[in-house]
Order: sequence, then structure tokens, then C-alpha cells
Amino acid sequence: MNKIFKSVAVAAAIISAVSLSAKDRKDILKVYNWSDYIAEGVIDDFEAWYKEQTGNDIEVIYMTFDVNESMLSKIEKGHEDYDVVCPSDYIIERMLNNGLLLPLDFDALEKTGTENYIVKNTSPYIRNMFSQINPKIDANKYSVAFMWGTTGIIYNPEFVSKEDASTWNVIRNPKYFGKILLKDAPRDVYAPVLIYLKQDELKSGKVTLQELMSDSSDESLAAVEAMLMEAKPGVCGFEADLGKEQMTKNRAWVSLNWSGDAVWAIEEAAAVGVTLDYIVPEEGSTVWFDGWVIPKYAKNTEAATYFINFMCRPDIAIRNMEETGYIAANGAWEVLESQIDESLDPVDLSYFFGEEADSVRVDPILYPDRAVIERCALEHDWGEDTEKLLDMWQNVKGSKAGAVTYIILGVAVLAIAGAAFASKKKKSSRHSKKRR
Ligand code: SPD
Repeated sequence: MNKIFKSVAVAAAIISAVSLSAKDRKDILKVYNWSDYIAEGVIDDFEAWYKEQTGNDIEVIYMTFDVNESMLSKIEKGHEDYDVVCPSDYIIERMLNNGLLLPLDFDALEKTGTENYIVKNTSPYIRNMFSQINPKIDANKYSVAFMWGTTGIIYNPEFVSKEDASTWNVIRNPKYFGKILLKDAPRDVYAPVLIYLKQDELKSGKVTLQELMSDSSDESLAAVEAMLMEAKPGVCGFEADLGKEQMTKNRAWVSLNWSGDAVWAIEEAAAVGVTLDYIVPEEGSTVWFDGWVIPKYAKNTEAATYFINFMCRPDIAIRNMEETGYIAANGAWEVLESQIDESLDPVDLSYFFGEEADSVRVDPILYPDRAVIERCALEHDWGEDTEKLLDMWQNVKGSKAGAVTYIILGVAVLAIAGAAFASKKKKSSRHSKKRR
């Protein structure tokens, strides 16, 4: 049975490989995106829209990743000819610094008279942040922001007080031992911990948030590692994408996470009667964005440009937001209107949508108030020092196991010992029967 199944799978893989290789590469678009980052049906709708605009067929091969660094290493090795990829800000910066990106070229859109949603809708707030990431090259010529948000703490108020969740120290608070989740995202954990450790220097103006975002000194790495090692025994997991579910199922009470996952988790939890909340700790945090780029190994830059443009269409942005919980980097007024809920308190979004949006009733987790944004900064590429961070991360993850790992291991050892004991008993009773 197993053999038949294997042969069918191999045959299917060969058929699909042959049918793909029979296709002209210009009719294929390879997209590499974060998992859970696009609404259902959007890819099909893109294929249909592309046909309408250009008269050509396109087949999207859609692949996903969960960790920035593993995605980057694939691109750096140059083994994959992805046409469009969606890395985070500091990774875009790194790709730009290392000559791994192609500039956007709108000629194709102009030829078909297709409306340019990229230029029209990208929020100036994001464009300004982008333009600062590389002083020599305007990053906006190489990338288009897709989603953005903050890093903070998702917590379960039934077990965790708001006061405790308002500080990054919560990740090593003994009250929540065994119920703490960390993102498997080294930079997104490093930055808040460093901000926490340097809070006095920040308050006194000795150092700025922006400076901390580029701080890869041995001293800071060692300090962050020490705090993470202290937190580790109480950490029940380093998760790439499952943390939000663990929170809805009450398996964890505290999760260092991204605002979009928080929105998703809060809604899902409410549906099963669990209340969750999200907070950006008082000491400060990171604001981040993930953006579309075209790697230098791309084979279909034209379709890639249409794809990025399609993602900037307000109706598509709204669909993606509603399904993923994340917030589109789209400054179109209709995107904002789609999120207004008169039952909510007003938020100051003038920094994102312009002056008229200084008091709009939207979910403050989705769209952070100006006051929250003012205590957040964008992460920056560390260049060669990234290796030091990855080593530190391996030390933290690979050393002493966390509480839950110990429990699982303990149960497994007991189960194996129990099974061995039982089988020994069985054997000896069989032997004694034989002997009798
Ligand atoms: N499931 C999609 C998650 C994407 C979140 N990206 C955040 C990156 C912050 N550096």
C-alpha cells in the first residue's frame, strides 16, 4: 500500500514538473511569501486580472516561509529563481546592500495602461521609513511595503495583569513560568530585550531607540543572551507561526508576538470564549514592515510588477487585512474607512493617513496610536554581525531545555521505562510459562 502510494506521489511530481517545464517561464510567476499572509482566492483573482490587463496567461507558483533568515539564506545561495519575495525591512536593507535586488520598472504597466496602485497608495509614512534605510540608495525604488505593525505582548488577562504585560520583563516573570512563548525571530526578540535593558539610558537620552536598532556590540549581545537564558526555563516554546493558536487554546498566557498575530488571536479566542489582549510595552519596541521585492535571480520581472501592483489595490489590501489580522501598508482612504468602528475610542493616525485622520475610531492594535509609534523604531541590517546574533540565538534555543520540553521529555522517559518494564514482565512470564 505504502509502495503504491509512493509511486503515485512520484508520478504526480513528475507529471507536474513536466507540465511546468513545458510551460514558458514567462507564463509562470514564482511568489515567496510569509505563511498566512494573503486572503483566500487572491492568487486566482490575480491570474484572472493579469489576463485581463495583458491578454496573457499566468500561473502563480506560491511558496511560503515562516522565518526571515531561512528565506534570506535561500536567496543568498541563489538556488531559487523566485520572482517576488516579501522580506522584512532589515532583510530588504541587507539585500539592497548586497546587490540582491532589481529596481522596480513600471514600463510594463504603462504599456498596458494599467493603473499604478503602487505609486498611488503606498502610505508616505512607510515610504519615508523606507527612504531612510539606505542613505545611498532610495529603497523605495526596490521595494513596496505590503503589511506593517508593531512587536508586543499578547497576554491572557485572566492570568496575567496588564501591569505585568506592560514590561518586557514579563518574559522572565516567574508567575508565568511554563506559559511564555517567544517568536522564533532572533532580531524581533533581541530588539525589545535590548530596549528593556537600556531603558535608563533611553530615558536619560544617553542613547536613542534608533541607535539601539543597529547595536550589535558584543556587550549588548551578551546582556540580551543573559536575560534570555534567565527566561528560557519558563519558556514553553519558540514558535514561528503557531503561537497565536497556542494562546487561543490557553496553552500559553504570554506571547512575544506581532500585532497582526495578536488581532487574529484575539478574534479567534473570543469565538471560543477566551479573552486575550495585546500591548506594546512601555519601554518601547519595534515598528516593522514586510515589503515586496524582486530578487536579482527573478525570471519574470514583468509579472512580478503586476503582482505587486495588484496587492496595492485597496480592495485586495482590505481582503488580505480581514483574513490575516495584519495591517496593509496602504494609505488609501477607503482602506481606513473599511476599518472604522464607531464603538471604539479615537486613535491618532495622522502620521499614516494625513492630518484629517487625527481622531479615527479604529482598532488600536491594528493601527497603533501616534503615542505608541513614537516609542517604536525600525530594525536595521547588521551586515556581518548578523552571524553573531544567529550564534547567540542558537545558544539560547539549543542550551537548557524549557519547562515544557522537560515535562514532555519526562513523560516520554517514564512511558518508555514503563513499556520496557511491562514487556520484560510479559517476556519473563512467557518464559516461566514455557519452563513450566
Ligand atoms: N504570518 C505572517 C507573519 C508575518 C509577520 N512579519 C513580521 C516581521 C517582523 N520583523
